[in-house]
Amino acid sequence: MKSLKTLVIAAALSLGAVGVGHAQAPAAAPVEAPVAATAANPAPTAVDTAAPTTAPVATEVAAPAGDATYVPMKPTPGVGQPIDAGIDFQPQVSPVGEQAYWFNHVILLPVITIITLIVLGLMLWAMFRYRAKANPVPSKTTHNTFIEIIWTAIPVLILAVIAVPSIRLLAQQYEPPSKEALTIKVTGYQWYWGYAYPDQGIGEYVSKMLTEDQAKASGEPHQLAVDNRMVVPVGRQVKLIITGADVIHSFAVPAFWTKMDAVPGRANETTFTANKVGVYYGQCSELCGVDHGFMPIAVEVLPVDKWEAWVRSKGGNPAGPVAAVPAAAAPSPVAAGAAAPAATPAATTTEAAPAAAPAAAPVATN
Ligand SMILES: [Cu+2]
Repeated sequence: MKSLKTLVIAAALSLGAVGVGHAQAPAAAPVEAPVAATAANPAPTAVDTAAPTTAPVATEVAAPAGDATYVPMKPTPGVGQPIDAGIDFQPQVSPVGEQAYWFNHVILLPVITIITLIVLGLMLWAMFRYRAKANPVPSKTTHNTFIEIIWTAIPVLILAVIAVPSIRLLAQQYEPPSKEALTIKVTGYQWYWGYAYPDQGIGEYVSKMLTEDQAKASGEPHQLAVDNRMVVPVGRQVKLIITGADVIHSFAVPAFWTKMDAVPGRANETTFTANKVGVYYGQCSELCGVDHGFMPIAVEVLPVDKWEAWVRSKGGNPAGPVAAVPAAAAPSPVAAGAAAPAATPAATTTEAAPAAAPAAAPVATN
C-alpha cells in the first residue's frame, strides 16, 4: 500500500515534470527552438529504452542556460545598502516597497509637513499677536462651538483619507503567496543565517559574515558581505518561511520592504518579489545577543537562467515540484509536441524520483 502510494505520487510528479518541459521551452532562445525540436524528435520512440542516454543531451538542449555558471555578482554602490549620510529609504525594488515608498513620499511626508507648518504658524501668530505687552487687558473668551467642530472634523477627515492607501498597503504586505512562489526556509542562529530551498532539493546551508579583509577582497561592504548568499530569480515571488533556532532574530532586507521575526518554535511567513537584478543587503533586526550586529543578510537577485545555474551548482533541481504548477497553462507552440515530452521525462524524472520518495513517505504513513 505504502509503495503503491509512493508510486502514484512519483508518477504524478513525473507528469508534472512533463509540464516543466513546456515551461522551459519558451525560455529557450528562438534560434535554439528548432534545434530542440530536431534533437528531441527521435526520442519519443526511444523514451523507454534509451532514456538514460538521451537524458544529458535533452537537458543540454532544453536548457541553453546550462552553460551559464554561477559567479557571485558584485553589488552596485548605493543600491541595496546604506549610503553615507543617507536619510531616505533605500531605493525599493519590490512592488510592495514601491507602494510603501510612494505612500511615504507622496502622502505622509506632505501631510506631516503641511500640518507642522500650519501649527507652527498659528503658534507664532498667537505668541506675537496676543503677547502681554500688546494686550494689557487679556481676553476672557472661552469655547467656540464652530471652531471646535472644525478642529475635530478636519483631523478626522485627514485620517480617513490616509487610511485608504494605508490599509491597502497593509493588506498587500500580508497577501498570501501565489502557487508559483519560490519557497525558501530561513533560520536565524546565534549568529548567522541558514537558508534551504526544499522544492529545489537544496538542503540548508549557512551564511556567515565575511571578515573585513575578505569583504575588501570581494569588493563588498564590510559587515554586510557574507560567504553564502540567498539567491533568488528576478521577477518571481519568493515565499520565506522564517524561524529561529535559539532566540528571536529578525530577517530584514530594506530594499524589498521585508522584515519578519524569526521566532523559535514558530514558522512565520512573508513574501517579496524582487524586480531588479542586483545584490541587496540586510541585517538581523532583533537584538539577539553579543554578535547581533554581525549576522548580515545578502540576497542576490539573478536572471532566471543564471539562478538556475546557481541551483545546479548547489546540486539542486531548478524545476522543483512547485514550478510544475504553471506549466500546464503555459502554451509553447514550437516545442510542445516534439521537444517537451522527449526532453523531460528522461531528464527530470530521474532527479525528481529520489526527491519524491522521502516527501511521499510521511504522507503514506498517515
Ligand atoms: Cu539575530
